[in-house]
Amino acid sequence: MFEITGLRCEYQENPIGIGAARPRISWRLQSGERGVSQTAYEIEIAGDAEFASVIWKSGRTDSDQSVLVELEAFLAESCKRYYYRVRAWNQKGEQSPWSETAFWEMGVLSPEEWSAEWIAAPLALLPVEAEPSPLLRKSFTLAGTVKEARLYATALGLYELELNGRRVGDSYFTPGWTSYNHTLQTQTYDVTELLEAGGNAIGAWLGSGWYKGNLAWSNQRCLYGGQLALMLQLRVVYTDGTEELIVTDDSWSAAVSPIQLSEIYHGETYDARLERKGWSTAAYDEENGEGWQPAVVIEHGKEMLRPQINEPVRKQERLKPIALFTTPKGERVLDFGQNMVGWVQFEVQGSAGTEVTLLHAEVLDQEGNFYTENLRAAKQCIRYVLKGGERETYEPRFTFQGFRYVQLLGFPEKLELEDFTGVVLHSDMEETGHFACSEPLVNQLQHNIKWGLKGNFLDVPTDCPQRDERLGWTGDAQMFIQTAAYLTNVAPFFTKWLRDLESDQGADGSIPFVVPDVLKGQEHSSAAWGDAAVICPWTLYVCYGDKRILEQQYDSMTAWVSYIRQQGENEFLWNTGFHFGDWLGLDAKSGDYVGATDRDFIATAFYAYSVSLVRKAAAILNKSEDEAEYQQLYDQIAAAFREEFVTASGRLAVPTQTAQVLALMFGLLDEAAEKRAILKLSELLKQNDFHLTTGFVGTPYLNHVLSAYGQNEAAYKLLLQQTYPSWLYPVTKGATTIWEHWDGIKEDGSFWSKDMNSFNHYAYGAIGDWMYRTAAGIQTVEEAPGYKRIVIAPQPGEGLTWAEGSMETLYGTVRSKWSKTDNGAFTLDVTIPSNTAAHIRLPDTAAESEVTESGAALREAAGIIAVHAKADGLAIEAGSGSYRFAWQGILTSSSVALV
Ligand code: RAM
Repeated sequence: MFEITGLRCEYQENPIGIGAARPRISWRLQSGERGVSQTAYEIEIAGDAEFASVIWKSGRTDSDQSVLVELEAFLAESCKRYYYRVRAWNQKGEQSPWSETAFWEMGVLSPEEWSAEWIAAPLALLPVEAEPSPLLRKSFTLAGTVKEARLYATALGLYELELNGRRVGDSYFTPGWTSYNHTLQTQTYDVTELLEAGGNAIGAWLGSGWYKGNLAWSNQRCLYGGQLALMLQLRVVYTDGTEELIVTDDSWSAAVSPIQLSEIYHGETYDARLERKGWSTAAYDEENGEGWQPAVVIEHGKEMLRPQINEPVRKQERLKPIALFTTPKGERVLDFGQNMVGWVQFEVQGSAGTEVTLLHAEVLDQEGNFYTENLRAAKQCIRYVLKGGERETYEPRFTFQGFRYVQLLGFPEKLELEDFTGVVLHSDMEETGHFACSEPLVNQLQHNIKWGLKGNFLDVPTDCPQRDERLGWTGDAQMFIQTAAYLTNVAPFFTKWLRDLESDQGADGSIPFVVPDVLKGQEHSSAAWGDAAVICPWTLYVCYGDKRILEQQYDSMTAWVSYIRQQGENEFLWNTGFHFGDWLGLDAKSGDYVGATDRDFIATAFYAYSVSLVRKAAAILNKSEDEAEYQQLYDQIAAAFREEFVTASGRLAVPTQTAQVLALMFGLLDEAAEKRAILKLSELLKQNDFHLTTGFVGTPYLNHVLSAYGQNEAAYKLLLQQTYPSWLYPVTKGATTIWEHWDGIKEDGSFWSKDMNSFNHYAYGAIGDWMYRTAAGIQTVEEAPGYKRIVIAPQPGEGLTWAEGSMETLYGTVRSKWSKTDNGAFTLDVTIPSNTAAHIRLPDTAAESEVTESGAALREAAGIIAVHAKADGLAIEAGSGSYRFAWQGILTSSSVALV
């Protein structure tokens, strides 16, 4: 028998406040048997959990689709909750019971439904240049017993709400960062439990955040506006069915909050003496609480309001410091043992007016002193002024810090580690991936990659989380998205970001360097950065089978390639404009950030690649004319590329590692030139004693190319290389995150530079993709995306005796673990989720007859559909289930070409 479990709506379990009027439903088939697949399903949607009022039903529908199922002719209504359940039929015709009931609830879908007004503290109270944050409050009376209540809210700036003295929800940094002039997200909260019959009060804290605070490095402020404002509506339904609406309007009051300064980069200053006890409760007496003034209604549009797309930022983990020590300079410093992003919550006791300060840093310098120069202008400073008396607990609200070390100033002499907690915050994406292998240093690298993601997925994919930058660099996002999609479910997160990318895209198709675009007026559209417009939606499609993202982004994707086509005189080459090139490549001229690989070469290679992906997207969306046009365009670019950059005898005109890697990765060469390029690449690596010279552009593809073109052993040598430059060099230096520079810290403990030296920069963490795809062997199939079909093709290599990867796909868990012993006994453990099928490649196998599956002969095993003997090993077609293949291999594995 089998069951239906794991119901999701728009990727989320029981979400509240979604914006997709045509939500998509996913479920899993759960069974102990092998070879389970779905032949039909039935979905029911009701207005109540008991299904008394069924609103929509699919009826029995013949289909094997169980992921992102669109509901035909179903249109969800604003603010409504829907209950749903699913049952299915398997390949034997058996019917499952109904799943447990799940629900989703819509947010406010259209801007016209907002009857609330934008309100702010009067400028006389808080002028634009004032640093303190405002409070806004209102008392109200509820006439009856509350059946249920929803709060819909957003802000210009950041907001945090309280109802009757209690915090509303567990989201942080709301309403999130978007291209605010185009999209401002609204959040929905179920506040039924927080309300009382009779007197109630609601209060809001506002913070500058990305809206008004400092952004980027040229002291820019007020990028979106200078006045913080709030808009919310509270809908209360009484037990007798009547409704009441409490909205922001001029009946609210405003005051200055204890937050005296609040900045994303610089931190927060909080004066606890200015707290207004009970200010968000009905008992609070405004007249006697000084400084309240009527809030003012301000003019600001509502047309950009949309329910939140991605998961909110939440508190994820709490770390305790591992040490408190004094540096040679005499600084008192806490060590959290991990470069983390979030903030420190602390307890302190002292007299009123005492000020304590926390400074945050990622590393210590050569002498072991607290080091903040690499933060550039970002102060990362938390100041707290005690109200005095009892022990006080504090944590900031509207800022975050990237740090491992915290310098303490003004604290009492006697301190307990217990009094400090590192609170890790990031977008609450579902964790999906796990990777481990026999080499502990590689496992630490994997850990560092994961922490790079945690630190830089705080609502927007950022380059780094600590210095005066923290921006949505398009190139970095493009480089890392595939790795991120193994580690966590990033579909909602990137769906949100891609909407902003499209909003900030120029009318000519150009793409800003960062999204949301806060570098306006500067240059834009660098190759490999702007290509995020195409690579990111395509990656989401392949990893999740999400066709809608291609539909939504198609115009943006095509606009980007048309932009490139317009540049320069030759429409098939891209040889004009500014480019970051192979950013931070080690073959750069001394003092330069740009690696040696010719910029036109990189630009044209990415142009070809993007056009090839746009062509595929056109095919999937049944746009056959476009498909033909992009096919032709691709052929012309590839031909122009070869004419410009490949000599008549097949040598690449650009003799760098990155050049060979890009030409091979994007399939731009004919067979003869391919052979020369891979030889050249191996030669370059050998000359460098298996060290890379690649920068941001070449590094993500380097190992893929080696493993795919018969040089898998070289890929392992690079992975396992411990001397600089290599992925493991920072690990040997104690790194707990990925560094921006291969030599962020040099052998002698000195820094390569102070200007651009982030110790939490995920770009080089893109090797994670190769670790899952090649070392563990878990691969997607473009023709059946989202792991509907899976390829399991691990390529073992010298230096590892086992490797294991697992991945929570929308269908369930995929797992692949291989191990080999000294005498050549190989095992491969594979788990394939229900309603999918896999193509499994056994590396280094001899004859079929010598392979066992869970102890029996291979052919006889249930779930196995077919076995193909190939020159380089066996290929097995298998249905869902867990399998153990065992055979005798050879000690040094040869490489296996990618399937
Ligand atoms: C740096 C950023 C980012 C990179 C750009 C080109 O400032 O940190 O990682 O994409 O430069």
